[in-house]
Amino acid sequence: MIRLHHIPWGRSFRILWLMTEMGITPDEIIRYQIGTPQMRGAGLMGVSPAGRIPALEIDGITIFESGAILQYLCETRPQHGFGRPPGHAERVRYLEFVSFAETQASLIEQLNLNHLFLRPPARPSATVVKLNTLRLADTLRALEGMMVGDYLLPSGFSAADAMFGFNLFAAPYYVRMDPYPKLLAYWARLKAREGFKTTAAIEGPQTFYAQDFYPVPVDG
Ligand SMILES: N[C@@H](CCC(=O)N[C@@H](CS)C(=O)NCC(=O)O)C(=O)O
Repeated sequence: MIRLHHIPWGRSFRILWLMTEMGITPDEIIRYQIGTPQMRGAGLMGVSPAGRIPALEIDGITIFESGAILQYLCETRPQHGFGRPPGHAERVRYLEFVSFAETQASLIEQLNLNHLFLRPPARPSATVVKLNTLRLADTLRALEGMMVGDYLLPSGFSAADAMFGFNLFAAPYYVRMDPYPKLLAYWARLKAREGFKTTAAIEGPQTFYAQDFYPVPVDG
């Protein structure tokens, strides 16, 4: 029995996508919505102690943290070649990318919180949004500089790419991507993969963002 605790187009997209690339279909996908009591219910808290998504029930165990889940999938299903095991020439870079994706995603999360999830009378802080937007742009500039080929690692698609699939979906809502031509081409390449297209079809249209771009607010 494989059960995925999921928010469409959230970080759990990474898990659904890599499983799709591996030809694995979850028996059950439980969908959640941020800010609802369901996120603090026993069902999710029982598998993810901080009530965060994703969590995966698989092989008789439960795992939370998207990076850990992807690495577990790669280690237990090595035939797909999506991990870079110890001793592999790309191992260190692979580990860096998997963790760096969360450095970047945490900035996206702060921007999501400020722009999308505050409830009136709370208002986003222009200073905090400006700083997080600049920091997100810094991570995109760094990633642009690290691109050496079609995928993050020279030998091809890996779980590190699956980590960034969520980020590159979300980042353009907050940062203009024109200065990062390699990332734009890379994102187009990721979206063109059959596995990505199948996963996107399962997700359906995104419902997080109500506008195409969220500029830094002006303090009033
Ligand atoms: N580092 C964790 C972060 C998990 C996380 O924060 N997920 C978001 C959805 S993308 C969440 O559950 N947010 C709920 C909340 O902030 O209350 C991971 O990669 O799995």
